Amino acid sequence: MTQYDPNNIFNKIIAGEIPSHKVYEDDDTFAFMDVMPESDGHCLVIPKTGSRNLLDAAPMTLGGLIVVTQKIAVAVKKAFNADGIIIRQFNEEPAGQTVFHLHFHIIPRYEGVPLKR
Ligand code: DGP
Repeated sequence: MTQYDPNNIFNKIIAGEIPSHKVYEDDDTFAFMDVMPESDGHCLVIPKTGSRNLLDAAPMTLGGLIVVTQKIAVAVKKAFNADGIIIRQFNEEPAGQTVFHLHFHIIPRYEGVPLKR
């Protein structure tokens, strides 16, 4: 397993070195709007600790992260009047991961509206 590299975009977003549209933050978690949204309200939830993806994340990190992801997904569904929500997560480049800091996508879906990409 490749080591976590703290020099990644999402770690810089947590540190405030790269701007983001923040939607949620607590001691352990940060959430912000995706810069290339697949639908209106598409956001990302990340732990503040350095995990490359789900495969190397500590159980405590994952436990807290999924609870916060549920909380944000419920809020996003309501705020954006969505009909459904996709929770998506990729592990390693061949599986589609492009940023190597663990993240869950929260992607609202709307009846009859295709994803943007
Ligand atoms: P993936 O690693 O394939 O699960 O997707 C990474 C997502 O991160 C992708 O939907 C685009 C988004 N993204 C990449 N760079 C930035 C950035 O600098 N800011 C924000 N807000 N999102 C980013």
